[in-house]
Amino acid sequence: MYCCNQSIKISESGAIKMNSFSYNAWLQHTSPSKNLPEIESNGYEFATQECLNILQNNSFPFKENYTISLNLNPSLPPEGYKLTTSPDGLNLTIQGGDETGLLYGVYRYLFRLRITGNAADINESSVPAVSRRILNHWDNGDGSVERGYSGNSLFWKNGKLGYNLDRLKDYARLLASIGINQISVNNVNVRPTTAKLLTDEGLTDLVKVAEVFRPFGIKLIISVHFDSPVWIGGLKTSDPADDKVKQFWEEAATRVYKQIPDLAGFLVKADSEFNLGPLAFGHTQDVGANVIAKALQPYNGILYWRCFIYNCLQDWRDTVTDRPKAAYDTFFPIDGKFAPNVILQIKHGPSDFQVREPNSPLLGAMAHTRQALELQISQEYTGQQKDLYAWAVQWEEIFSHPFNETRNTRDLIGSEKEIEAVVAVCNTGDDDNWCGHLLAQANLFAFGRFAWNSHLTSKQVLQEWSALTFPKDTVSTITQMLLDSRLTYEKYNAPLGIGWMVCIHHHYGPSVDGYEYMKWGTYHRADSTAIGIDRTRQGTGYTAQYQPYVRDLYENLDTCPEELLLYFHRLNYDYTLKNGKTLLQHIYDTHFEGVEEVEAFIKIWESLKGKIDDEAYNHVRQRFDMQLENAKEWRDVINSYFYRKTGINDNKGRKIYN
Ligand code: GCW
Repeated sequence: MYCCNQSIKISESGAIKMNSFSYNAWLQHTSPSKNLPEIESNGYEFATQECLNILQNNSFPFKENYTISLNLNPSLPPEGYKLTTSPDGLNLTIQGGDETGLLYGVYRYLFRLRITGNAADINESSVPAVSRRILNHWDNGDGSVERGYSGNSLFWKNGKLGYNLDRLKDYARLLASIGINQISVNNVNVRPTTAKLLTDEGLTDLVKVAEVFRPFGIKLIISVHFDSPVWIGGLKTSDPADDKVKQFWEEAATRVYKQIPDLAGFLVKADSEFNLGPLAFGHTQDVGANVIAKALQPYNGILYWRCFIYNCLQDWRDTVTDRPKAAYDTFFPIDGKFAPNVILQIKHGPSDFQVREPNSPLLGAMAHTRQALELQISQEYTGQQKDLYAWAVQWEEIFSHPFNETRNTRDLIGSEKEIEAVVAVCNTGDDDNWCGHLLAQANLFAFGRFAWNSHLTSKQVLQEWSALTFPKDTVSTITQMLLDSRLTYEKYNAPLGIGWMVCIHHHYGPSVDGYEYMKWGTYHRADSTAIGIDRTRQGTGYTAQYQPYVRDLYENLDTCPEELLLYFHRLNYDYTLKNGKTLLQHIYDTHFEGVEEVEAFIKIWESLKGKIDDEAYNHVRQRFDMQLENAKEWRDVINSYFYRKTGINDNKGRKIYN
């Protein structure tokens, strides 16, 4: 029996506004509880403590004599939970298949209480679709975050792991509450400082981070550099065929697992964007991956090996090389050659987290290789947490994307299926509200929910998030705005799947030809009559990488989804779309509409003034000003660009700058 009369623990810290509305995110503290139920605990003490803390921070209308029982139930699957209310509504049992499952049950119980307010009607059981639900932090040793738009790293400072312990615990709680169970704490672009994580010096600090996350059921992953044998091992080569290199990795794994026995594994970005890899020594990817994977095997460690490999030194005059083909061309021929503990981590699209792209043809294509789907929560190309962008909508589309005539990507995801892990590049940092834009918290939340269950809809997930975060009378308005936000952003961005018309390097705002003559393989090839790349079998042949059903869908102009037309086809500006508009008029119209929709968001948001936390209201209101400026810039730059190329007027006579 647990007696619950402890006081609320509020974390303390200098400048950070801990325990504010924005900080508490979807784990809001409403008002301190006056009538705490009794908790009977026969399981995981930490879960009981979490339950207690949560109940203390929220005033729920429990009936008199209401009790909560927490139990471990090994007949439930690992990480699974079950919530059962007794017929008289006076007892709630939370069961977990293991300790983490029990903890998840506690958080889910809180979610249900917060959303429905009715403790007497909670019955639910759930099991995650995949056992690996992972966040990758692209955090650098100096505290900066690559593609981070939420302040500095939560983990790193001045070349070392350095963090606010209370804050890190609150972070772990947020992540556990949405089912995240693995995180990498350093950028995949490993630099000499973060490479030191494999040394005794680096591990001393990492052990402490692992201790914070462990009770929350979250394991750490270390991003390692392929050239570590040279960087920190003092060797002359990192050639995986070299015995000393093999020995280096074995010793590194032994050292790490001695300190952190439950480490999930290593993550590697090799042969990609100037990071060394096996190619440099004349080997295929499996040869490089297997030497590290074998070193991890005795400790049940996983090697996550990224597939983001392409020629980043392409000549724009070369129209044969086609970047989207690269990952499949590199990995498909070596299907089955990877060690059993290698999981290939595949970006959802063949380009790079653009606002619109097809799914990678590599997903589900390798029958004998373990695979993870990689998403990006950080809004690198999608508004950088200044513009509103609900990834959930795009992720739902990705899951619904056909794999062949009978299955879609969602059907591939699951522990026993082709895709057994779901990973995302995280959007958090040390800003008070964690995510830069308060409403970008919805993206972190949605990732966790979808990694748990990709059968949810974006509407369900966003509604749940809004209901947990905001007052009841604002939920439907905020949910709808989020649901609309992806299409609005797309409207003022690059048209019809062509992508990349973005300012180079930092990736915010328009620069139509910014990447056009560069080496990154990202071209739209617009001239005065046409735009787009022919990626059919008559063109670069990229479509042939898909299953025949999907290949045919994309090859045929009648069946190719219109929003992806320019990804697969080169078309004249007077090509007629299904709605009867020319391609050019579509570009003009969508770019005017995009700005109008942002203006409408502002009005909608203003209608919520006084209904939500003032500080949060003002913060989002300011973000909308930035978004509006950005949307106008995109509209005018894109419209002028195509007007100048074609000399064709907007048929509605709106202002286009010459
Ligand atoms: O999208 C690109 C980013 C790089 C990133 C790379 C990757 C970590 O612009 O900043 O590097 O993808 O995914 O490795």
